[in-house]
Amino acid sequence: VKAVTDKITGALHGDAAPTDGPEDGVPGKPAPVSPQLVEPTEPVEPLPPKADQSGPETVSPTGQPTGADQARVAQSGAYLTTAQGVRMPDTDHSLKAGSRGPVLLQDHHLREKLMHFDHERIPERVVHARGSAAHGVFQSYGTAQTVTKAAFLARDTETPVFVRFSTVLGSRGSADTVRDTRGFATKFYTEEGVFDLVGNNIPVFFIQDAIKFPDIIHAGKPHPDREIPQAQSAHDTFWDFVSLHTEATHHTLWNMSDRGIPRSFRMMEGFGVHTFRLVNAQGTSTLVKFHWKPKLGVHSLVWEEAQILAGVDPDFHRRDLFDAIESGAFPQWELGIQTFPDTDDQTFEGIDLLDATKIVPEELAPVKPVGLLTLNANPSNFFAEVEQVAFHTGHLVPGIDATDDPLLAGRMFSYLDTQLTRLGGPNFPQIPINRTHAPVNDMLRDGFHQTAVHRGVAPYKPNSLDGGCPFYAGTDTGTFTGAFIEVPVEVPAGRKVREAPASFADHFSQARLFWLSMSPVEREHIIAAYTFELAKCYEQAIKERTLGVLANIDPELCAQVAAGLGLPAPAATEVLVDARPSPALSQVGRTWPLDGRVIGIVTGQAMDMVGVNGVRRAILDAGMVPLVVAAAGGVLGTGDDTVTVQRTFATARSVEFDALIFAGVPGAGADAYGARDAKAGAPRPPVSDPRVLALLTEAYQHGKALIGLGGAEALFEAAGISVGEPGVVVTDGAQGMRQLMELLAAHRVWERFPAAM
Ligand code: HDD
Repeated sequence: VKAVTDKITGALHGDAAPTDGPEDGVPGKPAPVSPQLVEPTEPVEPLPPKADQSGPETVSPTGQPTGADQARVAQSGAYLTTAQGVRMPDTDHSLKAGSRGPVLLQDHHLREKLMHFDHERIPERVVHARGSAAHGVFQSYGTAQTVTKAAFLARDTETPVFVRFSTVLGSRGSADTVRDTRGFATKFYTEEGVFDLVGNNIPVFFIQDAIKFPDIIHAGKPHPDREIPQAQSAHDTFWDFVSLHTEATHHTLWNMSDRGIPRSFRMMEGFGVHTFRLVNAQGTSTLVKFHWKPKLGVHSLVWEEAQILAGVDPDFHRRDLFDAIESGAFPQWELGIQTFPDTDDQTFEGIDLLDATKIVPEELAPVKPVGLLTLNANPSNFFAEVEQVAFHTGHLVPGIDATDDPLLAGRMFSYLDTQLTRLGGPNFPQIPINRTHAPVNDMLRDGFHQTAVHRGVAPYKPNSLDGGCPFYAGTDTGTFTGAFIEVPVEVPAGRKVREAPASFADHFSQARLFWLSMSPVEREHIIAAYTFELAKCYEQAIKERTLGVLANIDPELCAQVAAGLGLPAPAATEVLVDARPSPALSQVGRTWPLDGRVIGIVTGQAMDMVGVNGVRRAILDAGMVPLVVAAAGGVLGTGDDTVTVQRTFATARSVEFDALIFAGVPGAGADAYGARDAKAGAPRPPVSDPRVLALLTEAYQHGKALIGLGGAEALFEAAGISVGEPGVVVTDGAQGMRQLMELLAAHRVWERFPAAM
């Protein structure tokens, strides 16, 4: 990771040797143009991408360059051609009758170029439009073999995967850090066909029956008249719906918790949400829930950070995922399963397993690890891969089956259907990113965008003209090995009705379980989130109704939000059930690896660069990313002891960093942290540049570790921060690094947040 994070800081943040030649800056003399930047007159190798156009060189986990796949570079040939492969001498001028005359209709190149451009966009996904994805590999431990015959879950099996993360409500160009559920969809290219696990980072859903999906999405999307707000739930229609449709209470509570604003895709859990049915080689079935557990732990932004980031770096999560993978810091998750006996009532400890608004607490049914997912390669072309990937809950392999969860049933229909509009026809499985790695021998024919050239005359069954082919799997051996071999479970018979089972009527007990499982600081965040969102609503009745819902979760939650809104707190209308809290639901109180954390080192020209370099090195050694921040860009120090500045006080914003180090030296004085030098005779400069003070106070408010090396007392004092309070440390280099790592392992300095309860 060290070599790798070195690369990321270098290549992504402009850590390159200064290139200015001796003549640069000489008045009257034009700066020399790099020969590489002159337009070539004959074919030459394309320039390597610049640091801000792509990540650093791709390396393997052992630090070896993997080499870019040139075949995946679009402009790889020397000569421009039309789509028909005809070489083109010019693409800059339309064909005209004279240089000032009209453009001629016979300009087929112009027509082809504009026709293609005009159709570059396809409809964005109706939900989950904003997303990022990566390739990877899934290594199975074999621990699921007793419960499923799925080949990719057998011992030591490796399966290629493609994973797409997303927000739900926003458009394709919306910000990453909005408060929302995150999609976590995984395509396993197994040797038995494609298996898609189309999950979220929240284990429950707003609705119990798919017929309500258009309702919840219409409510969450921008208002139909003015199309605002974008990618937000903080508006009247969302709260109108969820306050009336109380089965949404549990999911909404998760959204209002820190889970709604993840720090990184790499630091999110994933959940299959529904209960699935696994079948083993003996035909025995087991009910399961799927979980993804991130190796880096589950961490979140704080709400103010998320809001600032939406403006400062709307691509924060996309950049984070791409950079980490490009630098070789490959994110990992363990796939785990909770297993339950496949009983007739399909409940576990009284929890209805077919109700997607319910979890089974991990303390009741532990999550057993069954394999490891590693994301190790970025997409080469966003459109071809991330935009065109098509997930479907019905992409199942032998050994994994659906249950009668009514939410899942509707999804089985919807995911195929949506691709017809989005990808333009029924042949989307032939798009490279969607292609199975197993041999295909179907009898599906023709249709828009058919790229297969099928042979034979008899795409029907039974036939004799094509030799009776294809045959049914297993008929030769007498063993049925294929998919869609239904487990012969009893289907409950009954009258045709449009109604939910009685067990689906409990909308509050698990929301209360979640609330009771939160630490005081997490509760404080939830209260703040509800207060913010409801304060954004215009309709008083919606606020009041939502307070009624909150009263059925917890009286204190309701009272605090009501106080924030300036409204009376209503009494509960339900009997509050105090379930045993589930510690696994809280994100606070454990320690986690530090890989990929971003540390700002604030320094200045007057500093000891040997010391600053030592700090950089220690951060890299810990697998983290150091970014040097100073008053102006360029290189600090002299001789061998130089440091390249990666952020200036004008470009740095605290939200980009997980912690800040103020790397001063004793006696460096006020200038040390970039107090803007006043001219001789001018009044003494302030103790520090106001932008540094802003960096410091903002990071402080967001619970970040602040380490002053070699005398930052005056700076902290100027910001009104007392040295010695939790997470504010002034010390020497080695001790400072130790403290930094301890503080970061807990993710934030939690003591710094007001905890009202
Ligand atoms: Fe869905 C996309 C996850 C319920 C209909 N959904 C979509 C994606 C994820 C989920 C991660 C993005 C896939 C991608 O990256 O391409 N959806 C869920 C989860 C649900 C859920 C975890 C509940 C447990 N979804 C759900 C219902 C319906 C849909 C009940 C319709 C009845 N979902 C869709 C869709 C999308 C989709 C409209 C939009 C784009 C697509 O499918 O391919 O069909």
